[in-house]
Amino acid sequence: MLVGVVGKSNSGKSTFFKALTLQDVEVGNRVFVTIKPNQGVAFVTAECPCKKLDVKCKPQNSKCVRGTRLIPVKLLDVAGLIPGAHQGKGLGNQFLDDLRQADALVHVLDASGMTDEKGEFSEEGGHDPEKDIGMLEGEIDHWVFGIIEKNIEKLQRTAAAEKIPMERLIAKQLSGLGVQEEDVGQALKIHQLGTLEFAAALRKPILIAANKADLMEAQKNIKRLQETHELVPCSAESELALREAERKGLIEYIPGDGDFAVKDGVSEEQKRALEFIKKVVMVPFGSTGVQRALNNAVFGLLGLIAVYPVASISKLADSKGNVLPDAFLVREGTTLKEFASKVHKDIGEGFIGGLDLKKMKIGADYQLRNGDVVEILFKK
Ligand SMILES: Nc1nc2c(ncn2[C@@H]2O[C@H](COP(=O)(O)OP(=O)(O)O)[C@@H](O)[C@H]2O)c(=O)[nH]1
Ligand SMILES: [Mg+2]
Repeated sequence: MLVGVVGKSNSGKSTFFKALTLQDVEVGNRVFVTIKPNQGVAFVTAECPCKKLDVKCKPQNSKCVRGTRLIPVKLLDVAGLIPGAHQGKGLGNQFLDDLRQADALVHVLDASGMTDEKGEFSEEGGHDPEKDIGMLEGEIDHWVFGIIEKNIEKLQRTAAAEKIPMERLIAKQLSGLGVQEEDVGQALKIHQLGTLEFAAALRKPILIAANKADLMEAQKNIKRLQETHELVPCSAESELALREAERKGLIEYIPGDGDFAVKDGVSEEQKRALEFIKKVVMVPFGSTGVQRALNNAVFGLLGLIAVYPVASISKLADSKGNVLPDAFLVREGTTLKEFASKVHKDIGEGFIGGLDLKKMKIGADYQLRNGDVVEILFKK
């Protein structure tokens, strides 16, 4: 699971990335074997089943903070985008290479309008952030369009000569982009092959994080943009400040919460700065929005759910006695049998069935639901 953070210069990408990856990365480093230089470990949050089940959990592949489960995902700091990236402008090629690897994108948008299309500050403001949404989508679509256009004649000849369905050939051509044959088939039903609209239909899911929501100008733009776009208002700078304060032991704060508690001994000045964040960002928007943006990308756009496998449903634990040790992120609709193979190859191969929280038998075709705790039965 890799989420790419994209946007033009000065929109707040690095701040957003830093806020989400600030926590100690001990868990993430153990879970992900390969972390590249421009990647970090972030956590999506979910209600931990320990809360409802009233047990004390001992997470192994994730963390639990007072009933909120933090599940690691990889975050990618994508190179800045400028118009013409698909023609190699700016860091165009690096931008597109980074993009390739990501499952979903978060577009960090400077909603304040204080930076122009190239990300340069202008005092007066007045840049319409809606243009940046179109710019990003356009760059990605033109890039995919270009790849298809370059290869289309060759693909058509191969399709005719070898009687291979066109969608399979296109999916193969775009497999490095994570495009599946079903996606191509769907797109072909609606759009003509080789058009820009066809390329757009293959676009990766993009969540728009309307950043700098702490600024008045941004709040006005957000109101307007919300009428036509699905977006999450956020303030990366506020989230970073809260996480740093939490780390220093100044406040109690769970990522994504709408509130925090100031601890004793915090100076009046620090208190005022923290209260400002609460008043300007958290009260009107419900939270700083940064965690919500990541969660919505993973659980919403990608349709993932969190599932908790245990070795014994009566103990709710693994074989070593760790209660609710692991949280797995899988696609909605994943069956118990598919899940077994994801947990462990041997468990998949010896799969017999499973038990749910009521200790009732569930079969191979049982479709897992968000928050499920399951014991998988298998031949050892
Ligand atoms: N007011 C405000 N400024 C922000 C916010 N997030 C980032 N910035 C500022 O925007 C500028 C660019 O941020 P940076 O993260 O370096 O942007 P990047 O070029 O997209 O990586 C910096 O001066 C940040 O302090 C925010 O939520 N609110
Ligand atoms: Mg940056």
